[in-house]
Amino acid sequence: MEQLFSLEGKTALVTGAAYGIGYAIAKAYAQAGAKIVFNCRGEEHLKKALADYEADGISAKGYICDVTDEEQVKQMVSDAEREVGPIDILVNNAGIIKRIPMHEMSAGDFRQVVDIDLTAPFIVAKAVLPGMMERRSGKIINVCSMMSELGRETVSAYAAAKGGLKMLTKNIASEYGMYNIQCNGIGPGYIATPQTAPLREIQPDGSRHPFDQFLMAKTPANRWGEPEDLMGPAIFLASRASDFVNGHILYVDGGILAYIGKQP
Ligand code: NAP
Ligand code: GCO
Repeated sequence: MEQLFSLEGKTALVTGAAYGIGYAIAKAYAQAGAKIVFNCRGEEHLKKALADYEADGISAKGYICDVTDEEQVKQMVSDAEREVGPIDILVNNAGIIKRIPMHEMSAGDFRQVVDIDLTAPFIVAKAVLPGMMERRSGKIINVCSMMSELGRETVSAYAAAKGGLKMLTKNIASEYGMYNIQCNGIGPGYIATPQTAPLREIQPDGSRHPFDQFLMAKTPANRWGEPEDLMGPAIFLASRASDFVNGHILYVDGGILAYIGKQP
């Protein structure tokens, strides 16, 4: 049974894994036996991430690469496959959010969010697919969101991108399943990372952020998720245990999507 979830002998590329959810997923993969490749955008984050991985006993290989830049991505994948090994597992984790009311959002801001959260997963998946097709084996995991299913005020670009990422996931699954490549999504609920820090800020009067209070009423688990909550589901989607799971979005949300919300 342990072998079913082992990633021994595999190489995993986790984008945007200098910290946050990507770091937790990469750490889980390393603990399951995989060699780790990751990227971020700047030298400072790269240096800190390499030190953090080393402190966790992980010899990760890091690259500075903007996932929206197709040439940089192709170069990173080529370098990684030469220096570490063929990419067996890709996690499209890198992402941003801009919380702006849609009628006030510029087209440039909208495009930037879609570029990073939707076009980049296409670019990176396209870079690793040829090798996976040749080896007739591969795992692609796209980090989706509650906003792949739900909308809310101020996140129009993010929801459009994450909704699109859900369908890109299904389409990669459809087009490449015949090569024994499985493409699935992992849909975190609300996770305590830098991306959601603004939603958890303690108010001047010492009270919890209104969104924080709202979210607790919407979450059966009655807590924010931690990046560590994603480690097991991510290992499942990267391992042999999910070889017949394809085009599925695995929501890891403490029950948010199942729940109408606690009566005030
Ligand atoms: P985070 O803490 O803001 O980390 C985002 C990561 O993405 C950083 O490592 C960042 O790297 C990287 N990144 C952003 N733009 C990039 C680009 N153009 N090229 C390369 N790397 C880039 O976010 P998180 O909370 O860990 O979220 C990670 C993923 O999970 C995102 O896709 C997010 O949408 C999704 N998600 C988050 C939650 C949540 O509640 N936190 C829930 C559902 C889904 P640098 O800035 O260092 O370059
Ligand atoms: C927001 C949050 C969410 C989370 C996540 C939920 O402002 O609503 O940032 O979008 O990041 O995507 O699954």
